[in-house]
Amino acid sequence: MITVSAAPFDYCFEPARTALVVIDMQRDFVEPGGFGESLGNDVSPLAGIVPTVQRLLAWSRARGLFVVHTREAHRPDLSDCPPAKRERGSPRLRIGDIGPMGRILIDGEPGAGFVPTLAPVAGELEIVKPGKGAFHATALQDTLRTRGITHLLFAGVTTEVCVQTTMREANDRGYECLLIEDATASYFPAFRQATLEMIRAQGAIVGWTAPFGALP
Ligand code: TIU
Repeated sequence: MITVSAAPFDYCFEPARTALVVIDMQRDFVEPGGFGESLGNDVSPLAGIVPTVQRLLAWSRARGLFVVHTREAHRPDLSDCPPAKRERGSPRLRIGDIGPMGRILIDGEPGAGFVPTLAPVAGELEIVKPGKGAFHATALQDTLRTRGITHLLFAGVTTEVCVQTTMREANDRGYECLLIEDATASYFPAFRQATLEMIRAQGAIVGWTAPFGALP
């Protein structure tokens, strides 16, 4: 059993029943020219967490945690992209349009691929998801259930969108969730901070948070 000095109180987990879930560390969000920038965002805050996510991956692999990597991406024919998602707002480029890293948020295009230093290794699960939450329209829950996973550590981007949505989905499904504070980022630092606070408020209403350095 591993105990982490977390907020709002200690978080305890057995490595054999715990998965690390790295959310959407893909070029479309982290690098210029992708989906994140097409929405009008400055993407630079996201690149800053890559070294910490690398260290968290190494820590988790060394302790035998099951590792899950998600990507937000759609089929080339957009059949899994609700028109409401594609048509909302007035982005410079919409999902499926051609940008500097290929078609925006389309599976198989360079932009939809992982940041190279964070790519999965053999034995790790890759989930391609059409939504913000990783449980929506994916095999994630079945896979975790088959493996007897009860606890989830979270990292990735963006804190208040895909990370928080997935943590809330997981919490409602009965998982004990810990978000690694310096392994998650947002285009809006204030939203990241607010998300950390709302997750752990009210006696860990959604889950726990702790910096990477709190992992023993
Ligand atoms: N726009 C934004 O903040 N995020 C997303 O669209 N997807 C994820 O968070 N991965």
